[in-house]
Amino acid sequence: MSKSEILFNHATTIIPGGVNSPVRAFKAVGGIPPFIQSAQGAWLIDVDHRRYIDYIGSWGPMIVGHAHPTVVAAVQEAMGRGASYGAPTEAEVHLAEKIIHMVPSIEMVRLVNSGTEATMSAVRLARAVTGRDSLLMFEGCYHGHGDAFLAKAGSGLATFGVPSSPGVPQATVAQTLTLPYNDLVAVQDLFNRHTAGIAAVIVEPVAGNMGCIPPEPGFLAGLAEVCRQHGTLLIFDEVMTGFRVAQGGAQELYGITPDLTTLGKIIGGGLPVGAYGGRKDLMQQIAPSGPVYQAGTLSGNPLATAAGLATLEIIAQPGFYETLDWRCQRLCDGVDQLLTDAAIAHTSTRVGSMFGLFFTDKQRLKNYDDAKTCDVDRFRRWFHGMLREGVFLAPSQFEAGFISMAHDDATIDATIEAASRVIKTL
Ligand code: KE4
Repeated sequence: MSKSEILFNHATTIIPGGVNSPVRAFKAVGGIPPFIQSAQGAWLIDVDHRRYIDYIGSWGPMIVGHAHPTVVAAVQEAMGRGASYGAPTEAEVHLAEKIIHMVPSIEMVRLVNSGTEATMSAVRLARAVTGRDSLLMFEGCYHGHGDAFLAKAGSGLATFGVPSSPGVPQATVAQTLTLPYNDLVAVQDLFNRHTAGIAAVIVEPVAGNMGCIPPEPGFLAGLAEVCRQHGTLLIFDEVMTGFRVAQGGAQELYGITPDLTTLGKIIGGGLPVGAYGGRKDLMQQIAPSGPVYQAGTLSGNPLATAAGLATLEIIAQPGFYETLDWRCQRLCDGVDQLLTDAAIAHTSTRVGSMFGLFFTDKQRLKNYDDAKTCDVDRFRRWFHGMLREGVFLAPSQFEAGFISMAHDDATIDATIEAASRVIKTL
């Protein structure tokens, strides 16, 4: 029995599902998740000393590579001065300045400890400033585990939410409206029908939680226009896309100015950081400058801000995104060609250095229903085949993959070679 198996069997007796976040348990692909001992650059090393090329990257944060010496040194230096004070620090000011400088629409920002906190807080702010309760989100998008987001489309045209998890009161999601991603006509129709007014539309500008599904041309601009017409706030949930698909995130890539933006992952460089920000007139409504309450013991703590600042310094270097995007394109094109040559039905997607691979004969995926046409059994064989080859992909058809600056040409080539062997078994 492997050490991972021993650990997992024990972990499941003391931690729900043996993991501290569900997707890590391999429920979607089966099998025992490797327990990771360490990571360096593009590589993970598990407790049985097996090495893997990592395409999860901690679900996005590790864009500069694992254990980057600059990030490690920054956190070690901060640790020597104390882990947390519960009082303001200069580092928080510098991280706020960096975020404001790099993300076009953000004039003022609040640091929190996770993407979930960021999205929860942004929606609370939107409801406060508009005096409305309804929230529109899109099926297949994930905005963290805040109650308001654990909703799925109700029956019929109601489009009002019903809980997607036990423990979420019906009343909490009654105001959560859900529509198919990329369906602008449905959005316009909903706004025309929903006369009580909608507080906010929250959207992943590139969907990364139903696999990687890009916005259709005009979708994001259409959302912005509908929101403007109806006095609704547009929230770009860039927890995943922020600093990932471009230095200024999806809003820079697509030229859209949301009212509020939520961030996470990369801005913490692997430590717990989230953030929400936007127009100053909105953000000044947040306590203690305004009445909208939000707080956090470890928000902006010295270790996380040190890791975040070091990471943002690295990604701000000239040519970072051009190099990263080119390498990701090489990876996706290489695997795509192999699957095409093998006449295996698939669609691959990529925005910047986040990517998806769907085993479906649908040539263009626009929403969650499209993603659900995938052959998840074939995905399972693909995932485990690559894992046996020492390539650690996201353990679900409905997740995105990520590369880092540490994924050099040799690493990409080795991945494509592994894929050529696995594809023969699909
Ligand atoms: P966290 O609370 O996990 O930091 O962020 C929630 C969140 C919010 N918005 C978007 C667009 C996100 O992708 C996420 C979290 N992403 C998942 C990946 N599918 C995190 C992985 C996990 O849940 O373990």
